Amino acid sequence: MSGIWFDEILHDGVGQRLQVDEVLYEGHTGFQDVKILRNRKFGRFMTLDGIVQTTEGDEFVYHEMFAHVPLLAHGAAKRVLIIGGGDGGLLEEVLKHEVEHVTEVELDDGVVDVSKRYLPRICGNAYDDPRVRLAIGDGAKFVAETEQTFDVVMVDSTDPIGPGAVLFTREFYANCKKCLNPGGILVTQNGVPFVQGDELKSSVGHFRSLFKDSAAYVISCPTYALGFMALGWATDDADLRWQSLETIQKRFDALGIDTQYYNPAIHVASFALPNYIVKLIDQA
Ligand code: AG3
Repeated sequence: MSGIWFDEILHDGVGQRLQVDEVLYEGHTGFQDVKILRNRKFGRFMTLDGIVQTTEGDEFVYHEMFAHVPLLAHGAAKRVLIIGGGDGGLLEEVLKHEVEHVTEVELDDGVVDVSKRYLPRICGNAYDDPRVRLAIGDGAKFVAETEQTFDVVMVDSTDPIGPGAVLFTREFYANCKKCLNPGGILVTQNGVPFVQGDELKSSVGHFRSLFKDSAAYVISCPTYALGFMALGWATDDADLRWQSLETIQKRFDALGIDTQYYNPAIHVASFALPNYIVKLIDQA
């Protein structure tokens, strides 16, 4: 195949290739290697240490489902904490809700700068919103030390390799729990279970030891190759996962936003898991 190709090698024995039509940026932030490339199918995309993080073409799947499922299940979230999420895509979705305050703790200001410059279609003007406080620093340290509390904590991390690894430990999840208000929800990026099953098993095992209700819901996001991606779910309010379609529909209608993936039916259905994922969770 001619042309330049970007090869993502994240799993043992399988990978994915994206043809590179344009190289917009390549650099090293001191934490990680960052690239902004363009592919004819997905548009601009960002890689960190050789792994695709987000693309203009399908970011809506991940960011809508990451934001709207917990926020509409909660129903009255005012304060949100995002750990990671430097590309700003999740922040932008969260701000569509009537939240009063969002703290985002991102390790790498290089990722925020590059995203603002090259990925305005993903972050929009989210970083200029007066409800947002961006803190550049270690998310694990932040949750360990802060006395602030939040209604929803979202861990929009990389994979558990390199700087992101600490965001998959029991200690980190315990500190996230400490930051949650009663009835609060923790949501996490938990990989593609077909190839990263151990990661999901390990996280859900930690959730189970800390929270009354621990689970995962699934999304189908083309650039996170090889089947469903799992988002982890942990809360002490076991009813939140089982809100009726009617309740979610009412809240979604009141919000009055346009979405490309999220709808109340898929919200409710995304907690129904294929057996190979149920098994991983049961073994956790
Ligand atoms: N970060 C999650 C990327 C995970 C890639 N892993 C994989 N393909 N299995 C996304 C950041 C978006 N804000």
